[in-house]
Amino acid sequence: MPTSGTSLRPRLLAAVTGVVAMLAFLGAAELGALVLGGAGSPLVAVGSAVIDLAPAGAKNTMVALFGTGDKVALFVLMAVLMTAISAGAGILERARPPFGALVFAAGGALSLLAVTTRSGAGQFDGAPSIIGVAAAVVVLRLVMARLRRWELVAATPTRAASAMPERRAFIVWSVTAGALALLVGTGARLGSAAMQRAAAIRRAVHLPAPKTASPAVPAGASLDVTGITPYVTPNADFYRIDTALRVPSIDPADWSLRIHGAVEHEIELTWDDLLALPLEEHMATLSCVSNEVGGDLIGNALWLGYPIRHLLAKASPTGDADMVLSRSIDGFTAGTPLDVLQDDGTAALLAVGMNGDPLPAEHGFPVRMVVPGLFGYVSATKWVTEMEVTRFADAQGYWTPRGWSERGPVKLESRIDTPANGATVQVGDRVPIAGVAWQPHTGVKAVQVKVGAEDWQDAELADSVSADTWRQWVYRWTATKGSHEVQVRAVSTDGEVQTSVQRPPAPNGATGWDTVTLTAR
Ligand SMILES: Nc1nc2c(c(=O)[nH]1)N[C@H]1C(S)=C(S)[C@@H](COP(=O)(O)O)O[C@H]1N2
Ligand SMILES: [Mo]
Repeated sequence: MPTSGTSLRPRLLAAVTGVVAMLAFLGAAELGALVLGGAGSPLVAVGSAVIDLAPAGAKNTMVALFGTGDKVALFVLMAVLMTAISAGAGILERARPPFGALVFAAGGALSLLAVTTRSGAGQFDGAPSIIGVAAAVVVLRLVMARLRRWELVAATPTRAASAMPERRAFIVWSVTAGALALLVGTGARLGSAAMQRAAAIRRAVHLPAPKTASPAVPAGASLDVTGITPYVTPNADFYRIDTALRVPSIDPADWSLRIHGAVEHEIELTWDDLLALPLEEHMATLSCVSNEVGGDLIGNALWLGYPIRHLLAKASPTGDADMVLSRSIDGFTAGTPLDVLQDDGTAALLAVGMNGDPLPAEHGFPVRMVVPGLFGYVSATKWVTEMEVTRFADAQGYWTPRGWSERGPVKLESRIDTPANGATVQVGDRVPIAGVAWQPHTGVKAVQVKVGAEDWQDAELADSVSADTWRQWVYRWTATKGSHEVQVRAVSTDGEVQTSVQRPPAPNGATGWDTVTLTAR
């Protein structure tokens, strides 16, 4: 007999082990669902399936019994049922392994069915169920192993004294696994629910049509070259750079922008105020100061918003103010030259739309700034809620004390999209060498390509909506035998020729010519 301190009720403890495994299933599955953006939760899918499949009589009884608490009652009922089944699975696993594990696999299969047959189910929605089963089986086996060790030692009279540590090990394992799973699962479920609420709020947004539309994209803006960057970057492909560990979730109904500081009139603008203004659409290329030569931290989109200069005109900056420190709800700040924001010829927008949709959450929903010609870090504040009119002498944006320049005009740049570096082509082939070139606000007037020792050759330039966007270019080269270094440089409408001097991104943008090596055989 075990001593009193180690009293052992194997069947009860096996049942506990089963329940811990179920918690592991839920915890791991909810974590997986969170990673999927809140989709594929077994708990939600099974609950919904039960509601859908339950006969009308049962539903009416539930509503009659619990009223508006019927959904809570359903989840309580499900919890009781799952606890009972997993307790049974634990007992079964102890007596006849691996049949307990198989019960979890069967539960997982049911959950998979419920998740994948939901209307609007995504491609990966089944993943949380599968991850959940894996976690449940691993935890079941690990904790059950501790229980067996304890049982074995306790049943051996000569070793009864060492039953105490085995008992402790079992308790530590089961409590830790259970508590961790509960914590992770609850956190993930709350996180998923919040994400889905935020997504629903964004889906419900209807943006007004622009009062002033952007000129239509000319057919000649897109060259027919495989592998070239599209003129307009789809939202899903648009680069994302920010300091936000968690994308801020803002209900437009709660959003407002305060313009204050060195102004005669403070302004407070709500979402409805903003949407009631005559909005304008402007296409502009946005790029990141961290972009390396040849890098892809750049995109071109159609932005819908209200010109910041009109708001500033109402606020009426005073004294020697020369900077606007914009602030995001998460504390990020950018310092933008006041004169750029006031300039009639610069389409600096308080933007709400991107390529015809409300801003995606990760690109600043509901409102961000976009200033053609300036790098994002000094101008493109996402989730913006505040603009303080101030002076460069008195305030700094987030990146300035971190080694980046106070001012960040975008540099004249060009990039080779195709062919890829190291590509091999056939001697005599007409090889399109193509890419994009940009200096937003100023505009690109020519692009030149140099192959090996040949002279610089003018590339064919595609059209663009305005000087605020990049331009595609192509140079059709007839391949000659050997390995060749191919370089590209742009010429701005100001007549500036892109510099060959190689500089790293810090402190104010990389320079140099993008270069690839091509071999023709
Ligand atoms: N709130 C906030 N806004 C921000 C940033 C940030 O870290 N936080 N990063 C800026 C930088 S460095 C760039 S390059 C652009 C990138 O915008 P995107 O992610 O929409 O491409 O956002 C700018 N706006
Ligand atoms: Mo950036």
